[in-house]
Amino acid sequence: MKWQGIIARYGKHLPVLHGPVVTLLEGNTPLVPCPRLSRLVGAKVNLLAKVEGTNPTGSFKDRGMTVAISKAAEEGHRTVICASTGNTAASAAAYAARAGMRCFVLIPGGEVARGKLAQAIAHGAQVLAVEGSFDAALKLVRELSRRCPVALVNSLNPNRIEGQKTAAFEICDALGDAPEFHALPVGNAGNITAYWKGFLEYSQLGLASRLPRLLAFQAEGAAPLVLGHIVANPETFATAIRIGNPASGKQALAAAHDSQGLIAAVSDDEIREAYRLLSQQEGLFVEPASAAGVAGLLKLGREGFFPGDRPVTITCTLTGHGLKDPDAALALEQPPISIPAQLESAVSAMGLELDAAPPAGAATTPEQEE
Ligand code: AN7
Repeated sequence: MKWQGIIARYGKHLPVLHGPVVTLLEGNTPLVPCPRLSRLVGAKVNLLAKVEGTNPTGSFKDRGMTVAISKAAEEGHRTVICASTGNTAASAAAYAARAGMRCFVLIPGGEVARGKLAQAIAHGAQVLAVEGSFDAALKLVRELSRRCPVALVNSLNPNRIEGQKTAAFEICDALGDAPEFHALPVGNAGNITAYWKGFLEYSQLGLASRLPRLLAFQAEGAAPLVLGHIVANPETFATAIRIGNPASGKQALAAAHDSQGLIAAVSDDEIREAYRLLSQQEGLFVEPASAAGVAGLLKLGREGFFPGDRPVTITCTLTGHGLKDPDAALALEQPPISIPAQLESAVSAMGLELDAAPPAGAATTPEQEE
């Protein structure tokens, strides 16, 4: 059957919609086996990555946004608003454009990855850079949505959670059951809330025989749920999860507790290591925040957390595409070496050696042809 987006596929598990569906055919993302990372996490581990960067705007936010924007349109809203570390903004801007709505976005000044900012602007959203953190921006938009005729499309909007839970459905459908563990990064805590709701609903319907243990990770400098208190000035190079006062913090703690899972912190260095392993060992280019889940799994693996005497299936959400944050990639690796347009220079820069003569029958260069 042709893929028509998550509302067409999972509508019977979602809020009833009377108006037209606003969709970019989000969802149906691949669950990619990661054999090399599996071995690094544990001898018997089978790690599969739910690659959410393949969604239309490059992050998992699209699943929630198709429901939130469709509902806002049905309710007659002409304008939507959100606070965002970037991905919510990109997604809201795209779906609002699709629906013919205005979109206002409040971002923490100077802290949003450039790909995301480019998306929000390209889709015609009006972007305001707030002098302050994401948390300050979220406080503002909550107030604005109470006092102005605009629909809030942050994950405080329950329709966002409803849409995002479909990622858990897809994982169960792909595996034929829930995994034993599911790992993911946590910022404002909407996504962990959504996954837990999705896994619970599938198990209650008998579509999964078990519930996964949720393994959730925050960046060390922005880990309010690990510390047990608000972080006034959150700091991490994973800007997507630079959040000090998560709106769904209570639900996140409950999900970790009820699933017999955990919420732990990973350092920026551990996130960088996982980011490089993902791109260089598995061919999966993600944005920094998305590597936090893998960083956490590697850390737990080193601590001997996973059983070594039987097969263990772990799924991990890779929340956003690497192209979202090109500066992060460029800062980690060497810049290109500049060379003259000569064979010898190229060969020497590559550390290779030229054979004395080209092999017989080898393709000729354009110069030889002339
Ligand atoms: C790539 O876009 O909060 O715990 O404003 O972009 O549901 O917040 C983004 C969050 C993980 C954390 N990975 O998810 C926003 C925003 C990426 C993200 C998270 C975000 P939540």
